[in-house]
Amino acid sequence: MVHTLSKQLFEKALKYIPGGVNSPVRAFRAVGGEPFFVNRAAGAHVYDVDGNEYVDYVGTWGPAIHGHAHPRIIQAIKQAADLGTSFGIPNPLEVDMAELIRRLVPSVEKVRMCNSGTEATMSAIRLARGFTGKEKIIKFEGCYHGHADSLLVKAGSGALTFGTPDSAGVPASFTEHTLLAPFNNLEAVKALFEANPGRIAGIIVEPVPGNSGVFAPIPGFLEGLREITRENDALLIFDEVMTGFRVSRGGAQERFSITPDLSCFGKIIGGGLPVGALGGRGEIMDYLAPIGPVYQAGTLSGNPLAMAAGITSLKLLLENNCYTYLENLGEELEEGLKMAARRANIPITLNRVGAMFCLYFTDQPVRNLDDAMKSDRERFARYFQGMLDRGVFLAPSQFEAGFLSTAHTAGDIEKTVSAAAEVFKQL
Ligand code: KE4
Repeated sequence: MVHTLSKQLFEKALKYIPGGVNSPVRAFRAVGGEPFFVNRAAGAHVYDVDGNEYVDYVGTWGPAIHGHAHPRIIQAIKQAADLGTSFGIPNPLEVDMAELIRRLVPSVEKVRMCNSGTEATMSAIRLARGFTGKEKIIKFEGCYHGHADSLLVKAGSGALTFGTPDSAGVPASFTEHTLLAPFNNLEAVKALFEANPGRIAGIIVEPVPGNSGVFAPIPGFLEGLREITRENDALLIFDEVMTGFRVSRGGAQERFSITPDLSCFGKIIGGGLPVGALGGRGEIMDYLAPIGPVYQAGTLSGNPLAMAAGITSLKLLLENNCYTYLENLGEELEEGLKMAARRANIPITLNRVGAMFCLYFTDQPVRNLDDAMKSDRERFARYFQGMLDRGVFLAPSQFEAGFLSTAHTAGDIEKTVSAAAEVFKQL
């Protein structure tokens, strides 16, 4: 593939933008080579400035569950834009969005819009501390909840990709109240509550971690977190920025029948525009300013364009039962890749929950960060590049998730599986 124009753009980008990117995971640092530049996306495909076409499994990191440039979403944004881009005073779409989220996620009695997943989780832990009057927060190794200081501890996603699960610039005092446990390990969580009696405000968890690759909660794990938090007057916070409206219409909490106290959303509810949200029990949410003592704010929160895009994205999920389609497509992809790896005698573990998945180069199960770290990342990098050369764009890091959309077709899956069959032979 020719990447002449992308190379020129990247050279220029490096002069003005740290690492040439506006978010580290886009830099291809974990897989080698340089990022290509996309100037058009449609359906399940993205097109780079040199005219190359790719089947896209990054899906702009989760929002594109309907594929790119869905005509209804584009139309909604255009209509909203004609009326103005931001008002700084309540607009009717904010009420429609809140009503829609409430309808889709019964645990959300009230919701506050913000502008990113980071803002949502940062606000959720502040709210948990304000509501409970306690300081400590438990998070899980390899889970990524955005880049708020106190959550950049053993974080996943880009923080993990560069082997720096913690970040420079975060004073130890900012993370002293962040407690860590391995995902899928209830005993470790119980031990933290025993060691910190009466001091833990809550647990924040990706119910299906998608930032160390993808691994699923083992039976009883999420139920155990719900029980432990209830027993200890702590809050259970589901970070559904990635899983929300993806692993089922009501998110992971619907798929696994767990009722958290607070939930964080992003990605899909913005239809590709910058949005985040936190929601949950009304008595907790009412602790937020202006009626409660916990401050939380945002100039562009509830922005009419983002609301229009997000409302349309959610309404499309209501109109057609896309989850059956996504499940079937996911199964086809999973079985095809496993078959291709078997034929090439390449050991892989492929974890998938609905329309999010990750392929690890290991013959062992992957159930937490430690397991994920044992996979062969060199091999993953070669696999990534081989697939890219064949027009298949996977997440440029072993520690990210792949995403399917309703725009992916059986043809896309066939192309992906046959590309993998060739690449596996060269690994
Ligand atoms: P943002 O601040 O990037 O909107 O959301 C942070 C966040 C919070 N919680 C979960 C579960 C998330 O997955 C994310 C962001 N996901 C990454 C992809 N692994 C965003 C990609 C990027 O950082 O560029």
